[in-house]
Amino acid sequence: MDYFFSPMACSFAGHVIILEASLPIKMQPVSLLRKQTSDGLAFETISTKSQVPVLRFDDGRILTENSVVLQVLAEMAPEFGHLPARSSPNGQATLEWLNFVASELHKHCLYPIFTKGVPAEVQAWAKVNLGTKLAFVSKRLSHTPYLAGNAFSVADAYFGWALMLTLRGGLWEPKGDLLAYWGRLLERPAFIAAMENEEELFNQFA
Ligand SMILES: N[C@@H](CCC(=O)N[C@@H](CS)C(=O)NCC(=O)O)C(=O)O
Repeated sequence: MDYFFSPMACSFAGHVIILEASLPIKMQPVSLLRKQTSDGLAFETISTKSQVPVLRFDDGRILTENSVVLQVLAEMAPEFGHLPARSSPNGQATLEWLNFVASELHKHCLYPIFTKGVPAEVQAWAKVNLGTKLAFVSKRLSHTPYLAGNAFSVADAYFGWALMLTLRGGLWEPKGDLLAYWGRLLERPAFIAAMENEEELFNQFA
């Protein structure tokens, strides 16, 4: 099985889950600028969407869409509790947060801010919106250590990526409950290992 990811892109979340659960998956870096895999293949030949993440199964089938890929990765090692049972309140909250990060934070805020060619007014609007959304998450994190309760889940891996990007871009001044949460993420060896590995690959594969 292969996992196609690009350094510091949203595929970071799956990288964390793969490391944390020691999943036997081959990591395949992709340059999104060149749209090329590390073997020099056109990324389009792997996935016509040309977006990360892509999970490729041993039979050649591929799966895309971060929120879904994360759930599938979590189900490969359920003992880690990265995705509580969907029928449980924590499981439902995990899905709710996954969707929030994908739609409200990733595509609504981060995508316009970090995509070249987006009009300045749209970027300014996205930055204001980002501040509002982060303030909302911070308030929720004053009740629980992680998004969906007391345990780290796939939603935290995805939101952790959003926070990392926001920090790298100087778009968030770390403080309060969100800063405490960020500190909890940094206590996770897999989170740190994924960050260090992707920083190292960044210049070659951005
Ligand atoms: N709907 C996709 C979007 C994934 C996505 O936007 N990936 C970005 C990196 S964070 C990407 O591949 N960008 C390159 C592009 O859109 O051409 C998902 O949720 O997985």
